[in-house]
Amino acid sequence: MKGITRARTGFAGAVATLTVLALAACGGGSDSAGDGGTDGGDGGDLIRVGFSQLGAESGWRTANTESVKESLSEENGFDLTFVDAQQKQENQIKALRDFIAQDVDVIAFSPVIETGWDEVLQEIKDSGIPVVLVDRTVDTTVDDPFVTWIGADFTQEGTTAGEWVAENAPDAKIFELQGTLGSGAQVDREEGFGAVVGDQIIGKASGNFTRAEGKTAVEAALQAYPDMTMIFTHNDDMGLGAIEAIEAAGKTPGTDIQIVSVDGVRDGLQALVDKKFNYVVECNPVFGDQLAELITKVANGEDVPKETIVIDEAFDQTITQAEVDARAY
Ligand code: GYE
Repeated sequence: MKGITRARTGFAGAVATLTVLALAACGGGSDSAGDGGTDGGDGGDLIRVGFSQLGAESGWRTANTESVKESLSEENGFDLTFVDAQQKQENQIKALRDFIAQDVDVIAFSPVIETGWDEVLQEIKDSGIPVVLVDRTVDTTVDDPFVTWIGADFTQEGTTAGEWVAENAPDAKIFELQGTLGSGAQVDREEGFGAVVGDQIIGKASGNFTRAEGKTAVEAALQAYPDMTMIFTHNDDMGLGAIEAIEAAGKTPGTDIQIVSVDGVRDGLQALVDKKFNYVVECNPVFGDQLAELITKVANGEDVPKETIVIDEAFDQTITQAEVDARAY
């Protein structure tokens, strides 16, 4: 299964300082074509982009969508058709087929899970429209299915989380709260974390990257694994759901049950300031400007790197309120 054409990250660039990406400061104006999919008739020299976003499941995703829309604006030279798939692969496949029918210049998409794309990727390939893969990865038999991929090193994020645990809580009994099963973010974070502290894991379940499902999964886990002392959650939203479940069970998150998370959205970092989370590995969603640059080059037939890794930081409880308040998302 480990992909022939899987956009794997695999380099060990530890926790680096975040390069703050200057966002095109002008917001307003024409936001996007919206879900209906206009055929973008105006502005002959705009680059026509079909973007299939996988959903709106988390704070990370909301920030990512905002960044993408802000950067792929008409002012910046794009005619964007943005479609939200609501975490359903069939919706994404339909959107991708619509983009082929519209004969857009570039198709960009964040695949909800890794597998199941062979047919539609082949169709896109046959249409000659270049694909820019965003955020998550694909595992496909289609040869050379995308021109370039931009996203984070999910395996490294898991490793960074695992290393913190190995150093700070080597006796912790860990319940792993997984993201959407089969998604690149779930598969790779689990692999990276498990390679460091796999023998400390006493149970796993998916919370599908949402706060509500994270809460439900932890309610069940508190019953099934009464001796758990830590939760490793694949994103902040599920961790915030975990806080609710832990508090409802009369325990103290961050103390009785430690929480190690990934993302670093504002609510997650606030939980760190409030000492309910113990460690957060960032996954930076604000890469719209880099994406816009890649898409422009692809549309113009210029060379682009096969992959662009978005740089992440990591935070422990020494983070200050001022730092959290200064965050962009
Ligand atoms: O960590 C999570 C979101 O694919 C990196 O998806 C993304 C993940 C992110 O739902 O919050």
